[in-house]
Amino acid sequence: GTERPTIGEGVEVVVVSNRQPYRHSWGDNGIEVDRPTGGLTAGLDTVVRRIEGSWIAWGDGDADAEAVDEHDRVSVPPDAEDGYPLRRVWLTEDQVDGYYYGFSNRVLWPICHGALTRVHSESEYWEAYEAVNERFADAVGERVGRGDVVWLQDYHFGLLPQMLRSRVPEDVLVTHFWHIPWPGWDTFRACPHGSEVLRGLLGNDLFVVHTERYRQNFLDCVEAAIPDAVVDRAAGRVFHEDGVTTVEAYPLGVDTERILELATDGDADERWRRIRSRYGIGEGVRVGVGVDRLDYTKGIPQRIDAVERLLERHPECRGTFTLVQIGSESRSRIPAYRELQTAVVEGVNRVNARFRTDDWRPIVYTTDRLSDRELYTLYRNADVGVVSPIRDGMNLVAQEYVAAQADGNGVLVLSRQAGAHDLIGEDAVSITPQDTDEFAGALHAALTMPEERRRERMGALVETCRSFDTEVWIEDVLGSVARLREEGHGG
Ligand code: ADQ
Repeated sequence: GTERPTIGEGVEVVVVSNRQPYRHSWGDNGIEVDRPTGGLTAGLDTVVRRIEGSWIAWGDGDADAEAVDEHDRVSVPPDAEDGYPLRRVWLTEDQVDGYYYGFSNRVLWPICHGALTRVHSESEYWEAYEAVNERFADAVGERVGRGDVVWLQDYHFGLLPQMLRSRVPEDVLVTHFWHIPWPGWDTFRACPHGSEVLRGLLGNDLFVVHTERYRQNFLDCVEAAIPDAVVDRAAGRVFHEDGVTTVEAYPLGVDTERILELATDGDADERWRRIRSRYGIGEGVRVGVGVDRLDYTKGIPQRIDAVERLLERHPECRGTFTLVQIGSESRSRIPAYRELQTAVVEGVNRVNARFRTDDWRPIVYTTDRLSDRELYTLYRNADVGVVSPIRDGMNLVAQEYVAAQADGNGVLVLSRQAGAHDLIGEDAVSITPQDTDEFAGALHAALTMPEERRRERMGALVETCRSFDTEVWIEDVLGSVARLREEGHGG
């Protein structure tokens, strides 16, 4: 493809994420490999192959996989020449409880999404978070050499950048991408150990968030919580006792080319017929699509309420519109997530019981994991993409829906609270998910929009999403890394 920024001859990039890109286990025919859901790990996998980097992640799952992975190298397909070292960090059950289900997902996740009533903190959570960040810091320390680049992912590693400073050569450049929102100071001040997390993150040479708003929020928090730091707003730089941290906003996109290809290749029409028949969607019924991890930030109950309101207010939509809601199970060890799962099932049953007929249901709900090809075919053919988070760092589903629009006439209904709205909101139908009347009105507007208007708006959306797709994001991040290295940052 296009020209890539060069980071430097012989420089290794070490990616660190909580989630591993591949999961190895013993099956009937020996070693089996599968890939966890999610656009990010797939996107980064391509990059790591291309730049001959390596990867360190939590070895979630089969303990046997440790033996499988003795040589640390992943090659999928098995004989691919561009495999790379994948090092797993194995954690005890207690560590996972405290670090992952505890501090990461019951403290930092709700804080960053402004869900203060969901925050639950225990001292064991913090202790495990510290201990696991130490474990990862040791693993990174063993891997990197002089001049290498460490590329950290997400909120599981808030302390790791600072911890790395005593473990890696001074000229190693550390960068971090934060996938979830960075909240304003008024919210972040409620974070237990918040200043320690901020100090941890200032161990980065380059800290990257999705949007300009998150970037300003982060700088506000540093200014308020870290008295010895000096913030240069114009340059987006923080000067502190251990060095300089540059803060950038680079929105993460999706692989638009690949999505379009998979949405249209082979027997795409037959695939769509099969999907319709599997979900019992009759001829002439128009389809809305929602795809989410089952998370309380995604606004799924609000979406169900809006469909109910739509059917109350617009009887002509009864029998002619169905929402297909795909929900993937997530973090079920946390009570709030189990409660959400129950609320979604109850909401779907309520609306279906109220309106369903012998051959039509208002909402088809499934927790199936779809293959990429099926998912993109569903997006392509759905008349409306419904993305309604209460708050979301970016939301890749909105972009995937747009990227799959081979026929260019779908409509995106998008929450103002998604990071994606800052980038593509202008050509979507905007909603505040808690405003049920507005939300129902938006669904109705989407279903009745004249074709010409739909094409115009979708055309603009497609173009915008292409302008910051995964390739562009990678070039932005690695381009900044290259510039900072030239300026002599790192360490
Ligand atoms: P998530 O909160 O997981 O990501 P999102 O951006 O929507 O949210 O990504 C979810 C991904 O999983 C999408 O690629 C979607 O297609 C896929 N997916 C979900 N359910 C699926 C199913 N049943 N079958 C197949 N695929 C499924 C976090 C932040 C977001 C941010 C991303 C990336 O919370 O705000 O956009 O990271 O930075």
